[in-house]
Parts: sequence; C-alpha cells; structure tokens
Amino acid sequence: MDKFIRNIIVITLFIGISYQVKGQSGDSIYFYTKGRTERLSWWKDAKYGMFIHWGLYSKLAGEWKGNHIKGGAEWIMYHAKIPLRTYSELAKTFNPVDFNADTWVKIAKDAGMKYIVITSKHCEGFAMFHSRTNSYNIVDATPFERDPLLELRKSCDKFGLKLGFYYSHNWDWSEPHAKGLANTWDFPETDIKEPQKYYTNKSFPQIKELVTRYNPDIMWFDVPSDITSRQSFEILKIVRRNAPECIINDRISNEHKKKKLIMGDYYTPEQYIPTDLDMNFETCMTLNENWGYCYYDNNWKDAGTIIQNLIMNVSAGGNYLLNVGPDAHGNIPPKAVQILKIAGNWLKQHGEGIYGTEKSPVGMVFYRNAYCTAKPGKLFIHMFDWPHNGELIIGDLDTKVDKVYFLADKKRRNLRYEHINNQDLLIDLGPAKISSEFIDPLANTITIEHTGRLSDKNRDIIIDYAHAASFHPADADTSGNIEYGFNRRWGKNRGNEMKEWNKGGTMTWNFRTIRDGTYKIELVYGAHELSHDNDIHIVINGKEFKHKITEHEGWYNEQAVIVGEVFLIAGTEAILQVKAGYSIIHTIANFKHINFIPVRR
Ligand code: FHN
Repeated sequence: MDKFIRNIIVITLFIGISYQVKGQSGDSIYFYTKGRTERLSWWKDAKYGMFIHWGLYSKLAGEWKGNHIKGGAEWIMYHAKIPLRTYSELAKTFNPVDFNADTWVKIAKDAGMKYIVITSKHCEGFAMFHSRTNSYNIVDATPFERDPLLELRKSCDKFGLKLGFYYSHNWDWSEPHAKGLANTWDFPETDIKEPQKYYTNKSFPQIKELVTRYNPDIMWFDVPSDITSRQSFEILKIVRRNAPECIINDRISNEHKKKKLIMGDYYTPEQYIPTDLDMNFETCMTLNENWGYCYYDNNWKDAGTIIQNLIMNVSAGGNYLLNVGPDAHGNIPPKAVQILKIAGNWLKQHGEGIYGTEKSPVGMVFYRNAYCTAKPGKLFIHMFDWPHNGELIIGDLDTKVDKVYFLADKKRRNLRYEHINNQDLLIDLGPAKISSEFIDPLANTITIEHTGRLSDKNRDIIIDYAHAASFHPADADTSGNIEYGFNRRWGKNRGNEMKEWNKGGTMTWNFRTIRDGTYKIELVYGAHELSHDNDIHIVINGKEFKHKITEHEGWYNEQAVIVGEVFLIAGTEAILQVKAGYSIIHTIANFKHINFIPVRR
C-alpha cells in the first residue's frame, strides 16, 4: 500500500470521518466511503440518464471565423486558440431566453430518463450557475441573469428526476494556474504555474458552492489528468462533509485510468460499451458526434441504436448517460428530442425489463443480437432481430421455467416452450398470432418467469442451428503474440481493434452445440497492403481451415469471407481457435469476429 494511502487512512481515522475500509477479496485495501451501497441504490435502478453539455461554446456551435472547428464543439476555445479576452466577450450576448427548465426535464422524463447531469463548468471555465467565488458566470456576466441550475433543481424535484453536475475540477482555460491540457496561448508554459492556487481560489470553493446550495444527487468530475491524489481527496472531503448522499464518479481522481473505484462510486466508460466490467459503471455517449451544440453535426444515432445501447449497458450491469447539447437560445435540438421520444415510447412498453434489473445471469445470450437482464424470478431476453425460424434458444437455463410471454403482451399469453435437455430452453416465437402483434422494430422482449436460482456457473458460449452465432475477441482466451484493445480514435473508426497479432497469436473459445447442425464459417476482418499473403488459421475441434489474405480494402473496412463449412453434433463441448500465421509484420489483420451461420439441421 503506498505511503499516501497509508497516511490518508491515519488522517481519516483521526478526523473521525466514518469510513469503512473494506478489503476486497484478496485485493489491496480500497477506500469505501461510508454508505456507498445505499447512496447508489436509486442510481442502480435508474439505468438511464440525460447528459447535458451547455456553455458559452454553445453560442459558437462548432464554428469560429467561418471555419468548422473539429475536435468537439465544447473544445472550440482550445482548438481555435481563442484568446480569453475575446472568448469571454461571448458572455455579453449569451442570453438563452428560450430556456425553460420544466421543458428540458419533461423531455428527459418523456424519454424514460431518470436523472440529468449538466455541465456546471466545462473546461472553458465559465460557470453556468451563480457562483459567488468567481464572476465569470451566467448570472453576473450575461444579460440572462438567471441561474439555470437552480431552476433545473426545482424542476427535477417537481417531476421526480435526480440532478447531477458535471464539473471540470482540473482543466480550466480561463485560469493561469490550471494545469492539464492548459490555455498556453494566454498563459504560456514558461509562466510559473501554481495549480494549488487554482484549486484553492476556484475549484474547491465552487465545488463547495454546488454541494451546499444546489443539493446535487451526483457530482460528475472530468479530465483528472494532473490532479494529485491529495487534491482529489480534498474534493472528496468537501463533497462527503456537505452532501454525504451525493454520488461521485471515478474521474474525481486518476483512479479512472486504473479502472479502480477508490474515491469514486462508479466507473465511466466513454463512447463505448464494456462487456467485462465487474464494477458499477455508467457509459456516457453523444447522441451525434459532439457533446456541445454543433449546428452542422447531423450524424445522429437513431432510436434503435439508443435502445440497443441501453439494453447492452444494462445487460452488462451498467447505466447509460446519453448526451444532448442545447443551443445558445436554450433549446435542445428538435432532432434530438424526436429520437429520445421514440426511444422513450419503447421504454413505456418494455421498461420493466430495464429499470431496477440486474446484469445478465446467463452471460451473453449466445448470439450477439439478444441480451438478457434479470429481476428475482424473471429473465428478460431483449432481441434486436427476429430468429429466422422463429425459435429462440436460451442456454444454461438450469432453473424451473413457469411461464414465457412477450413483455409487451399485457395479457401475458403463454408462448410455447420446451427444455431441449436439462439446461437449454427452446421458445417458439412464431409464427404464432400473438407474435405478429408484438414485433417492435426497435427490439422485442421475452419474459421468462422461473423458480429457483440460476447457478452462477461459468457459462460457455452456446450455439444452435436456429441462430447465427458470432465469436468476438472480447469473449476469447488469448495466447501468444496477440493484443486486442479498444481504439480510442474519434469518429467512425472507434471500436474494438487488434493491436498486435502475428506468429501464432491465438484466440480460443470454448462452446457447446445444443442441436446438430451444419454451419458456414464466416471470417470478418479488416486488412491493409501489408496483410497481403498472410494466413489466418481457423481450427474447430481439430479440423483446420486456412485463409490467405488476398483482398485488403482497408484496416477499418471489414470484409466477410466464408472459409468453409462444419457439422457440429448436439451436446458436444467444442473448441474454436483462430490463429495468425507466421508473419514478420506486427498485426496481420484487424480481426473483428467469426460467425457460424446455420446452413441446415
Ligand atoms: O473533453 C471532455 C469532453 O468535452 C466531454 O465533456 C467528455 C464527456 O465525458 N469528457 C471529456 C472527454 O473525455
């Protein structure tokens, strides 16, 4: 345990702040602030929140001097290196007269969102609340003269939503002593930087204002890059002492990078959905490509994508914080409102399978377009498409099934189901009449009522001739020269990516076949010039298929090639391996996944 943590424990015990310091099973001692489980209770049930990025940047809307500024509309001051004396002039004409807190809260409520997190101060340094610490704020520096955060607090209380504040505690482009990705065009790096002055004179007192005057339910800190553990701990004490019920995210400190929850109550993946996190998490995402309002960004996610992202997050045990960027008049973009409303209508029908549920107890529902959530005695299987022969199969269901029906069917008419063996369930979805009444284009949910507890055995991947199944690196055991990671680049190329794969680097999946079937084996990968002539080996129960890379449409331009067929016998435990042939290049291909496509029984 490092010296700082040891000292903190001593200080903490001395100050008498009642921290329970619980040892995790075998892990080093973490800080668990007293009451974390109780504090997170409403948040664990809520599942879905609205993120709002609103500031002076909303007035520029992604454009500066006639140029579209890339890299995030809320970053425009930084990317366009706008001098503070020029940028701060925006405040004089920032007057969002259309802003109505009730309207925003009703949009969130109608979308099925249970909480809102809004930027109280983003990296630009401008406070969107009436700060007595610093006059660079919406009440003192603009003709608007109203406090939107106070109005949102009252509206959230009125309509029963929780309210949290985003605060950039470490970066501040209006401050000479703030570090991190700093404003070096007004305050050159050669200047003496004393970060503690920024914390003492702005960050700490503003955080105290927020937690003592607005009663936030969440403090959502961001970009902790240069903050020290001691400074993070100071902020932790400010929040804990003044608002012990207030939830804090992991970006209060640099624990975010280590995926360890020490001072923060939950982990915050950004723009991607984790599949293997065993901790409280909330995935935050933009609805288009920008957090802040950007008038020319029309790359909106559709309602189906929103619902599928929500389902995947909840099935993995997390929450989904979806962002809107209101404009300088105080309006949430109409397109965003429309998308959220469609997704909200789906939740009105299917919310029982989302709110208050637990992560999937049956692992990944064996093919990748169905995800499971659970409540005591109930499993909810959310299907993104419709099984081609109308059969839904759930593997490893070692419990007594009492009833199966469409969640959207208020009459709860039973669907026909049978146990294929003592652990796998086959549900006949159609073409029964009731099925046609409930086919929803966004997603369809089957409820399985069961008695008894599902064993928490380590679930294999299972396949059946009823469905195509895909094998993903995230679910594989890897060995040799292989590293699979997440590509953090912005834009369409974000996503899972091979970082190294050569000289026999191997992915291995164990899986089980429920019923006999023949499958086409489809390899999906990206390749570039250097991939040419390299071999990928696929081995299924010892039978090898070799694929030579001849086409290379680009690292991110996935191609799908059928490399062969295989017959698999029911009930057999099988092994699939995908290996890189010998190659001198670092990564022979950007492997995405391998599909088993049923050919016939
Ligand atoms: O740089 C910020 C960005 O503007 C936005 O606020 C996101 C939201 O999570 N956080 C940072 C990027 O990780």
